[in-house]
Amino acid sequence: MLSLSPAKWMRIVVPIAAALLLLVAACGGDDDDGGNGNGNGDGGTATAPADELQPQPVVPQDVEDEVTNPVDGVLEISVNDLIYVVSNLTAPVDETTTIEITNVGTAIHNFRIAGADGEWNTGDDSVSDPDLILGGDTGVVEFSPTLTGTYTFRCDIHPTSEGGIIVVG
Ligand SMILES: [Cu+2]
Repeated sequence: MLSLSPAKWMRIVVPIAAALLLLVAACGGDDDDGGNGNGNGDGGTATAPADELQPQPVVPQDVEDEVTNPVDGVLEISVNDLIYVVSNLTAPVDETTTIEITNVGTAIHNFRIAGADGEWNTGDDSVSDPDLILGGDTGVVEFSPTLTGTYTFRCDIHPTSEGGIIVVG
């Protein structure tokens, strides 16, 4: 019934094969882009709740050796221009820890925890209220982790210079 000459056959098969190759190449490229542009690309998509802590973003500043534990459920920390004065925190799992961030600098700062999915700007992030903390002001985060592990936090305004860790156990 369907009989094609070799020439016609090639005219059909070759473009399809070429298109498939392009598709594969494009998919590979997308993966690379996804890694670079996490904040924007993944921001709008709802991700399934993680059942284990996902790899966390790299901490953008040196984390101090001294560990700061909550006192009566409260972590009091401060942020200066352009560093978190306290950057090595702990918090208990399955409890709410109140993190109070006082801006002792003059620039605007904030505080964001990447959350269990290990991605910035997704629904499971914990962000300071107010989101923007003016010099001299204090912002508050209620952090209620349900998974143990080490979380990364940062300042969204200075994401390459201010950050730290919260070890949840
Ligand atoms: Cu900042």
